[in-house]
Amino acid sequence: MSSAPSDLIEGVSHADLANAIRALSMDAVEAAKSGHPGMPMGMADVATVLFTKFLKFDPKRPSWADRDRFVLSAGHGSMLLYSLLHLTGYDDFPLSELKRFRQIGSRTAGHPEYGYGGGIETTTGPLGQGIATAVGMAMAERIMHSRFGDDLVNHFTYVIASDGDLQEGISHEAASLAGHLALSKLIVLWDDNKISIDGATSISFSDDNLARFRAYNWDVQEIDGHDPKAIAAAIEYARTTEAPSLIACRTTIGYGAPTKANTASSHGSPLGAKEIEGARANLNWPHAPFEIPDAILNAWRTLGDRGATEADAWVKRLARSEQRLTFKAAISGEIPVEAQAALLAHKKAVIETKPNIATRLASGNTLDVVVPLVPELMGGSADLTGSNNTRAKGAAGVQKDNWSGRYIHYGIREHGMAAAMNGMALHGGVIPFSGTFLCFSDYCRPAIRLSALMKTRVIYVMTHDSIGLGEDGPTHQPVEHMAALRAIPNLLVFRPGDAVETAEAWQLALASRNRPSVLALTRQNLPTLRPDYNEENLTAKGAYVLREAEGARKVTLLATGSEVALVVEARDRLQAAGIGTAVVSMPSWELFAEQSDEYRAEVLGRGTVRIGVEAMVRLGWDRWLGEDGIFIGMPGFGESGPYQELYNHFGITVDAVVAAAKSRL
Ligand SMILES: Cc1ncc(C[n+]2csc(CCOP(=O)(O)OP(=O)(O)O)c2C)c(N)n1
Ligand SMILES: [Mg+2]
Repeated sequence: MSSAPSDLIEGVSHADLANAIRALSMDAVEAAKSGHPGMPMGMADVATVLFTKFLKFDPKRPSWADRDRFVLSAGHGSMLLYSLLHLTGYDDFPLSELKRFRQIGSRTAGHPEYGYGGGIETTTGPLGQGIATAVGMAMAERIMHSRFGDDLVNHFTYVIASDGDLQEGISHEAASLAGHLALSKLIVLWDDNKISIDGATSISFSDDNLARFRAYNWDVQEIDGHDPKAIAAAIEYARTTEAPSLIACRTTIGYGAPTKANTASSHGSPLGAKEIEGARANLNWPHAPFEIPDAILNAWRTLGDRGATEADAWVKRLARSEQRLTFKAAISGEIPVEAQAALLAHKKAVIETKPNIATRLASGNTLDVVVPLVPELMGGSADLTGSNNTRAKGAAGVQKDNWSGRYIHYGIREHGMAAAMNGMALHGGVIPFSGTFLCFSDYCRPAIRLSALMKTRVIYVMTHDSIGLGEDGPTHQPVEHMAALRAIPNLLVFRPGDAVETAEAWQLALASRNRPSVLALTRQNLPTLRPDYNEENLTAKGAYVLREAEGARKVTLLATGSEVALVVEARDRLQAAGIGTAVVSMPSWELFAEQSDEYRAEVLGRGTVRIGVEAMVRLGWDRWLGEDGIFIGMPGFGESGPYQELYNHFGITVDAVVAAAKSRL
């Protein structure tokens, strides 16, 4: 590593700048008695070159829209990011926060958590998610660029990824998509240290990553990750290529540590006092823990301050731009009032015409109304466009050389798609939604979990939501998926029962700024059940009485999605037999759980016979049914067959509901 004077600041060398990161990282991990010093020490040179020579950022305006995005995909190396944010002068990261690394309530969580402080662009830690999220950010940049041009949108997305990031399956989907879309402003710096937790990567990994990425249509380079000149030259070149770039940076994990460098032992535990002493000597860093000499800190701060010029220039360009209002509206993420009005008019029309259609089609019809009025909406599907009904009328497909389309063909890459949507939502200016089969929500799950954790507005359209899909059989029939999705905190899971609830679910998903949504939709047709138009969004209550009992309520039938129509029929039969029966539609358990105790008690009809009907496993239903409740649903996996026969086969029938109610009275 060169210790020549930096060409950036008089008297402070590149090594001084990089060693500040190394020292802070060692010291913070040591203070926390927990953490990962090896990666920050190994990648300090690369990160220093990136932040001081290339990255467009302004510590005083961390959310400036045209900043470059920096994603630390290898989230275990969080101290690398926190050190950089501290050194360059982000207000959220004073030294006191670094001293509280990994403590409750600090901004410096074990892995970078989105929302904990300016400069953390996304949550990372589950390996592979960061690079895949970054692909979505780079896509959003292109989408916004096609709307607003170079003047307002022109930035890079940089990623630091580790061996693990590139071993994970999701990296394959993400990199393949990025190459196909020629995301030339995506630059991945791979920490090619040939070490992971179990030891040398050679014990488990022998891919040729460069050949692999080349095959994905990436530009690839290989450099010494401790040579600042080589790093700078590689990044410089990567910025000019027509393809996304992978730069393999050959580094030494734990660089500077006398015995632990280049070994897995520096990966994920404190180095220990003796090793740190040796590292300080090796790095020629004689300063006390957490002490950064003024000259070096000033140099970093000066470099950090330089970003203000570009940010100021951008602010001026925006102020002068004819598109400033449109741009601000896009960034604000608000749903335009015309779109809200159109949604209501659509709902009214649906109630008046009472179509007998699948909720996937109802969703498609809703999109036909809102997509043209909300330019930020970006649809897509993992190769199930015709099944998911996610492509609004007239929405053109995005192409690598034309980003003006409103639809993304993600290919059969569900996981990459979900993570890319996170990236788009985080980037801003884009409201992503896309589809696959509900069963394959499993293939998206790690990214859905991050949507929920990061509080992003990502909308997952998941069709073919039960045995109602019929002949495709048990592999395709979700049974545990509603329960599994409902288990994720801060996720709205909708299973609308008709076209009206579908429109309402869309209204809520679009308005939900801090929560992702899943819309579980049917393949099979359903009648429209909502009797009359009401501006109020009844789905917003999560559950509501769709049909009140005539006479005293003896029975309460609770159902979601396609099973609501079934219980409405059962209710008519019970009423005909003189048994007062109410139907409760429960499109969203999460929203229902948030209502007052009084409202819930009234809707659930405590003291009445309660029967829950959902073509899913029982898990979770007992909360609404109570000890003595009856559940009619799936005992386990489904079967292949025509869907009406499947409902009979599994006993999810009007007869069964009626019989169950009578048996309890
Ligand atoms: C999805 C996922 N699986 C496992 C882990 C646990 N884990 C953290 S780092 C790591 C691998 C470390 O190797 P590498 O990615 O090369 O990082 P380095 O040690 O070089 O910093 C693993 C398995 C994780 N964070 N995410
Ligand atoms: Mg490694």
